[in-house]
Amino acid sequence: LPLDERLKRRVVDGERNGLTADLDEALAAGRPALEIVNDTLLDGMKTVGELFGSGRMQLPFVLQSAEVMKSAVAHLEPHMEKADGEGGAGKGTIVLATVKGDVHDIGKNLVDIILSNNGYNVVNLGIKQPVSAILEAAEEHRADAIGMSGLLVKSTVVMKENLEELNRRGMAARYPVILGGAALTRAYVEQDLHEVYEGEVRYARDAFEGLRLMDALIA
Ligand code: B1M
Repeated sequence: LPLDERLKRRVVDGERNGLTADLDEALAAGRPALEIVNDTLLDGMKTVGELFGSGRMQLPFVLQSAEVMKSAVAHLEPHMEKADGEGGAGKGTIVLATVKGDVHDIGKNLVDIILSNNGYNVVNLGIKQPVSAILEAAEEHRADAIGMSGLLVKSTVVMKENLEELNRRGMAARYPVILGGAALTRAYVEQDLHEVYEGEVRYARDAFEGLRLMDALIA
C-alpha cells in the first residue's frame, strides 16, 4: 500500500506496529506533521466512526483505533510548527474541557496542541468535566475564554445547560465560549445557543477554526 493508505489503515485497524516508522517516513518525505494528522489520520478516524455507527466495528476496536490516533499525534507533536520561538503562551488563556458525561478527547487535545503551539496558555481540564469545575478553573486562571468539547448528542444539551449556568452566575459577559465536537452544528450554536447565552458563543468546526476564533476574540 502507498504510505498514506498504510497510515490510514493503521488507524482503522488499531495497529500500532510499524506506526512510528511510517510516520517518520512521511515526515522525512517532507509532509508537514499537521497535514498528516488532518488529511490522513483523521480520515482514518472518520472511517472508524462510520464502521462503528453502522455496527460493523465493536467498541473495543474503536478504542484501539483511538489509542493509535493518540500515539500518532504524540509522535508528531514535536514536529508541528510553533508560532513563535519562545513558545510564548502570552496571547491569552483558555480553559478547555470535554463536558460532563463525555469521554471523547482526541479532538479537544488537538485543539490544545494547536492553540498551545500558537502562543495561547491552555488549561486543559480533561474529560467529563462538570460545569462547576470549568467555571472555577476559568476564574482561577483568569481565562480569556472557555472552550467546551463534546461528541455525544447529549453533550449538546449539557453545553446549553452550562451556558445557562454562566448566565445564572453573572459570568457571561466576561467569558466568550467556543464550542466544538461532532454532534454540534453551526446553526445550533450560532442561532439556538446564541439566543440562550448572554455572552458570546461561537462554533468551531475544527481546531484551526478554534484558533481563528481565539485570535478574533482576543484581538
Ligand atoms: Co464514541 N461515539 N462512544 N468513542 N466515538 C462517537 C462520537 C459516535 C458518533 C460514533 C457513532 O455512533 N458513529 C457515537 C455518538 C452518537 C451520539 O451521541 N448520537 C459514539 C458513541 C455512541 C460512544 C459510546 C456511547 C459507545 C458505547 O459506550 N456504547 C461511548 C461514549 C462514552 C461517553 O462518552 N460517556 C463511546 C466511546 C468511545 C471510545 C472511548 C471508544 C472512543 C473515544 C476515545 C477518546 O476520545 N479518548 C470513541 C471514538 C474514538 C469515537 C469516534 C469513532 C471518533 C471520535 C474521534 O476521536 N474523532 C466517534 C465517531 C465520530 O466522531 N463521527 C464516536 C476524531 C476527532 C479529532 O474528532 O473529536 O470531532 P472530533 O474533533 C474535531 C472537531 O469536532 C473539532 O476539532 C477536531 C478536528 O480538528 N473539535 C473542536 C472538537 N472539539 C472541539 C473544541 C473546540 C474546537 C474544535 O473548541 C473548544
